[in-house]
Formats: sequence, structure tokens, C-alpha cells
Amino acid sequence: MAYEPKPEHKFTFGLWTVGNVGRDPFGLPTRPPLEPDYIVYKLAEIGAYGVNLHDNDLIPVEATEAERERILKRFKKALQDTGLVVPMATTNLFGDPAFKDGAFTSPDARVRAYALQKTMRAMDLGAELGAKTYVFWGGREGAEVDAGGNVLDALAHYREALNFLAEYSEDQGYGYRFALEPKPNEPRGDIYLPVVGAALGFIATLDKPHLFGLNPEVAHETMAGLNFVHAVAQAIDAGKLFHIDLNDQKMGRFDQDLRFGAENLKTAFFLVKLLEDSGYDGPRHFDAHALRTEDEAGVWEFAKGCMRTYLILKEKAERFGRDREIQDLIGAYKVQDEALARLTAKYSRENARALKGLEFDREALGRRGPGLERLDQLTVELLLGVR
Ligand code: GLT
Ligand code: MN
Ligand code: MN
Repeated sequence: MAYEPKPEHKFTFGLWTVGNVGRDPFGLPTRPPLEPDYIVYKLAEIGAYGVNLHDNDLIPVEATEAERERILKRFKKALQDTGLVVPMATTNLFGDPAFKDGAFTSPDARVRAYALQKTMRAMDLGAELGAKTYVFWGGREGAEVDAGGNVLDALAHYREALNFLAEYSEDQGYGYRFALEPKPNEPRGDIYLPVVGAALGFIATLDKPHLFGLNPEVAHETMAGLNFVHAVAQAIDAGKLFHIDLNDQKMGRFDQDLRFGAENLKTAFFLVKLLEDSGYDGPRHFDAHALRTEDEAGVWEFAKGCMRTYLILKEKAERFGRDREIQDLIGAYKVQDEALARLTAKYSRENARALKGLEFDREALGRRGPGLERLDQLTVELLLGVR
């Protein structure tokens, strides 16, 4: 069957995504909760590769040791029965009122210590389930007011926590790679490390930067009005695309976490093309949820839709690569000049001298039309299915 998701496509969902009960700041849940092992069986049925989780998506924070074991046993059985894997794990450092003013960045040393303890335990859980990527989404790491003078302290605390946890992972032999997930705001008024570029800059200040990369999310850069494809390209360029959260979003809204491709089809297309062309081989994780209007049937329609749209866009990207007219236009757009390229590729005194002596026809350069209108129209037509 065309566009049928299979485990080899590496599609993953969080327990919190298909398990989302449709609560929002103004309204109560609209769907009953789904058991974690039930989610595993359903995800396997629709062709997913894996399931990701926060510690408390699986083990309630107040669970006893015996309850923990019982839940884990059922969950592991479901994984075994289905072959689903847990590639990524993370910590809920945002739901508990203890974290209302930050977790790793809280001004309260007790909160920071508790956040570290909770994260180490969640890392133990993730490792037990085979996770190799560990995500840090600092939802509460931010502020509404700056009167506490906390920003520089907060960044120092953040660094201290990430350094501590990287050592813990190595000490335990977990082999985690850590992926920071930026978001500009919500739930905090302003979240620290708000966008991909900020996180990349921060990683360079850590003790073990090679262990840290990015988990960019479509909705988050879009909320900030930024070009998500460019952000992902920068993460790839830096060797830092460790994971990705796919969904969709209208610009300038609250975090909508819409079905992948539901809103900005052209962006979704260039994103899929970028991921496929770049050889990214990590999970394609859908961090999204069904509309609050939906019942459980709508939830599985939502999940199937995310994967199907990805596969359709992947096929479109291949078609784009094979389309002669499109490829000729791109060829003409990228003007090549070998002699000049040799001069500009690397600095030498000779190259600099030769370059300074050249004459350029500025006006001709300015007059040239690069053909982008035609190229973009052909892209649109390809997406609309008429070529
Ligand atoms: C939360 C958030 C997501 C993060 C998850 C990981 S939880 O739902 O909105 O963007 O990826 O902590
Ligand atoms: Mn989101
Ligand atoms: Mn996310």
C-alpha cells in the first residue's frame, strides 16, 4: 500500500502525544486517559517504530516501588510483544508546582537539587528501556519578570546541571546523547535559550559539548516567527541535529502542536526534503496531539495523518529531485565559475592580490533575474499534484 508507515521509517510518538486528553488552560479534558501499554499496541498497529516518554507519563510521581515494578513489567511486555523501541526519554520538570519558578534554573537551591535527583532517576528509567537520546525541554526554565535579577545566575545554574548530568550518564555507562529543545515562551512568559541558535551557543559553553545537541520543534521556532527549515539546517551544519519534534503551528499563536503538515505545507515539504537529503537517520518524532474536539478515533486518525503526510512529502521530495525543469532552473540559479571559486575557496596572499585586481560588472550582476518565481511556482504545482 502506498504511503504505508513501517518501522524502518522511524516514526515515533510520545506517550504524552497520542495520550493527550485534550485539557487546555480554559477547559477540562475531553478524552479519557489511555494506558501506556495500550498506546504501545496501538502505535505498533499503525506502523510506528517507537514510543518516547517522560518519567511520569509512565510512572506516576507518587508510585510505590511495587507499583513502579508492576507498571514497568506491563510496559516492557507490550514493547516485547510489538517490537516497538523507546529511543528517547525525558523528565517532567514542568508539571509539579515545585518547578513553578524553574527546575535547573530555579533560584532555590532545594528545587535545583530536587530537579537533578528527579532527572537522574528518569535517566535510570530511560536507560532501562533502552533510550539513547535524552531530551531537555526547559519549559519552566524562564521568567515572567526580571526583577529577581536572575538571568545570569539562571544560565550558570543551567550549565552546572547539564554538566552534572552528562557526568552522571558517563559514570553509569548509559551512553546518552542529550538534546536541548528550545521554545520561546509558554508556559513561562520568556523561556531561556528560546531558539535553536541560542541553544547552539550555550552548548559551546558546556564541559562536554560533544554530548549535547538539539531537539528542534516546528511549532517552537514558528511561534517566534522564525524559519524552521533554516533552524534545522543550522543544527545539521553544526553536527547537532540529535532528534526532531515534528508538528505544525500557526505563527504568533499559543503552542498548538498540530498534526504534521496541517498548517504550513511548503515548510513541511522543505523540512522533509532537508531531513531526507541530509541523511539524518534519527527518529522522526511527532510531538503533536489531536485537536481537543476529537474522540479516541480522532486521535488515531491524527497519528496516521502525521506519518502519511511525511511519506507523501518524502515522495514529493524525490519527485522534485527528478524533475528536469526544476533541476535545470536550480542549476542555472547557482552560477558556477571554477576560476573564481579557486580564488575564494581559501585565503592566500596571492589569491587576495588576484581578487583585488579583478574587475566585476556590478550592473550586470544587479540586472540578472535568478528565476526564483518560476522555480517556486513549479514547487507549488508539484505540491498541488499537477506535475
Ligand atoms: C511538552 C512540550 C514539548 C516537549 C515535551 C518534552 S513535553 O509537551 O510541549 O514540546 O517536547 O519534554
Ligand atoms: Mn510544542
Ligand atoms: Mn516538543
